[in-house]
Amino acid sequence: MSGCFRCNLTIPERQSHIAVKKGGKCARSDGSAEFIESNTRTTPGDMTERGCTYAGCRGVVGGPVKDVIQLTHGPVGCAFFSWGYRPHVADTDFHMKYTFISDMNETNIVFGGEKRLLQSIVEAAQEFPDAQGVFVYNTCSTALIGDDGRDVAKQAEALIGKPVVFFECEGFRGVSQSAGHHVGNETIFKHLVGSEEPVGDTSTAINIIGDYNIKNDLRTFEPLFEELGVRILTRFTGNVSVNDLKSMHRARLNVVHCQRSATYIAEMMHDKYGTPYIDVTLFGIQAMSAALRKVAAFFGLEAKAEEIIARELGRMQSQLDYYRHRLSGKRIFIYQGAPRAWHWIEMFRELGMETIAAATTFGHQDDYEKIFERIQEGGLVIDNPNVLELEEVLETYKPDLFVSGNKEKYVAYKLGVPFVNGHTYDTGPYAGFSGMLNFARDIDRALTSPVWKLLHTNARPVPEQLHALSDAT
Ligand code: CFM
Repeated sequence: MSGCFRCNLTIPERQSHIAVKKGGKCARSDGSAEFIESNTRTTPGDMTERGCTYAGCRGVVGGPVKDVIQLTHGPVGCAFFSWGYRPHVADTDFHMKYTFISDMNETNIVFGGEKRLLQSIVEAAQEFPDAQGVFVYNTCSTALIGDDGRDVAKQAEALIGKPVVFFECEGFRGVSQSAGHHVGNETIFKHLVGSEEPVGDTSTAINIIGDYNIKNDLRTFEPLFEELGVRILTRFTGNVSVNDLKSMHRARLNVVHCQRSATYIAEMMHDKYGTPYIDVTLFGIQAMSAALRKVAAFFGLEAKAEEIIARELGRMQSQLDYYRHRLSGKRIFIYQGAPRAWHWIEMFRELGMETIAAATTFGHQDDYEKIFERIQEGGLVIDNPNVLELEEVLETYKPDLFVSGNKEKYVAYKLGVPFVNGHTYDTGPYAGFSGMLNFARDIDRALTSPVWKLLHTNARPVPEQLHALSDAT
């Protein structure tokens, strides 16, 4: 079926982004022997769900830093998604509660917005003296008129006496939000990392790289690493202070969770400071156990790791068996930004469920390689799907569950497909051992909700049904 998406008859370019796993390999739906196409520009006319570079930088990498003024240099519309979208929570709520914008209007666009930006930074810093710095994010319009935000940031820094970091993350720079992750990593590395020395012993210090503390994910695994005997120096960037980012270069090991948005900084630290890094998955039982074992092996703490793993598994075993029994055999369609699509195929497998289709918004080749390794034979894989494709998969493959984000939630509901929010979580957290049970519980609730029994009508009747309806009245 992947060769003939009905909705793509007018956009044949989409076929190189759609494939199935055949004989253990990627079989593209356009018949080409090449690997699935990814991380390329979206075809004009294709209603992509991708975000922009600014979104990836402001929303994903910079936004979770809890004690800086998060200031967008651009028109007010660019700040629209500052609230209520990504729950990268912390132990304080300044970064979630307030958003700042230079609020560029037509006159500023014509005459330049540098003065306005400088004034905005200074005003915001005066208004919030407890903030430890300012992160300024560039947008399309201010980049196009040539505002020199870098220079303004320098001037502002001298005036307020705190770091002012300018992110050149104008929306049009890349093909998706993925470019914004890269800009975020590079800018933080260049401007902050290494500018301060940490306090205390760093002989067992690790950084958690690429975890943003979505609905307190960090709480599920940080205590386990600490129990192991390591010190968590810095989290890049969940529940983190800008000051912690300055001293993260003294970690002995970087532990990289999201390998799409944050491997960049691990690489840069490796090149400049020689810090080794390991890739881990902190979702699911096997993966979480493996992560503890890998970190333990690095520091020679293997026995403690086994003790922790045995205790945690013992604690959750009966609940896990309960959910496994209920969820076994269910068929999943997962569509996430990128890594979660492959992180979670294993988690579904541990719960006895099978992934019949997997898609990502902005995955690169390495993400798809991992998806093809993990998805079952015959599984469908889609890069950068549009909503019509998603609908077609839901209607044709009829998965038991769709795991995706807010944008797709109501499409699933309208089509009568149970849904779990994999981006911002239904309840969460979903990481670590305890998060696995939350995940299983949310899936179980979605699948067994009594609402599905009430669905007698087709919310999107086909034309013949519409005729039948009008005949009846
Ligand atoms: Fe990394 Fe993320 Fe993800 Fe991501 Fe995202 Fe996210 Fe995601 Mo939504 S950093 S790539 S840009 S794991 S916000 S916390 S869930 S799309 S798969």
